[in-house]
Amino acid sequence: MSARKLLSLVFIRKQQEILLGLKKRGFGQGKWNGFGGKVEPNETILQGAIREVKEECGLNAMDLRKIGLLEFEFEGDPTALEVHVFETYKFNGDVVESDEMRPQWFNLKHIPYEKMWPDDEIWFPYMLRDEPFKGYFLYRGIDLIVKHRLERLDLT
Ligand code: 6OG
Repeated sequence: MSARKLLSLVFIRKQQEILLGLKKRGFGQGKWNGFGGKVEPNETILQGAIREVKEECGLNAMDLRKIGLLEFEFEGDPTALEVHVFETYKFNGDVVESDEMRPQWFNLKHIPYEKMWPDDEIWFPYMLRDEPFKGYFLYRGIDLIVKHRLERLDLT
């Protein structure tokens, strides 16, 4: 039997910058990523995404736009991750460090790929070109991608 976990992943944007958080504990510790996490049974994916942004970096995110869908599998682990990726340029509040994340704005020319999940370098270019995408990644451990597929999605 295989199981699926539903997660959100949100990127807060300015024209030339992106807000990333350094994960301080748990899954992905030590890596920069967007904000997000498991969708709770009593909420929609969008509600979960907004809640996680608030919890992890203090911002109120508005007008989230769905930009991608990522599926991750890890060799030897029957649980697949289904990650729904969103972005927004609209938010208010102050950026606050949380127990889980240390947020920081990065210029788009200086995205710290060497300290991020290795899949990010593969699909970020789609996001940065404003092209909706769908990807599948099979990991061996947490640093090696042994198989992947990535395609542009037409959300018309
Ligand atoms: P919690 O387990 O902390 O949520 N996530 C990934 N993000 C990227 N870029 N690559 C991966 O490759 C990922 N696996 C998981 C989804 C974990 C957060 O990390 C994202 C969630 O936003 C394997 O609740």
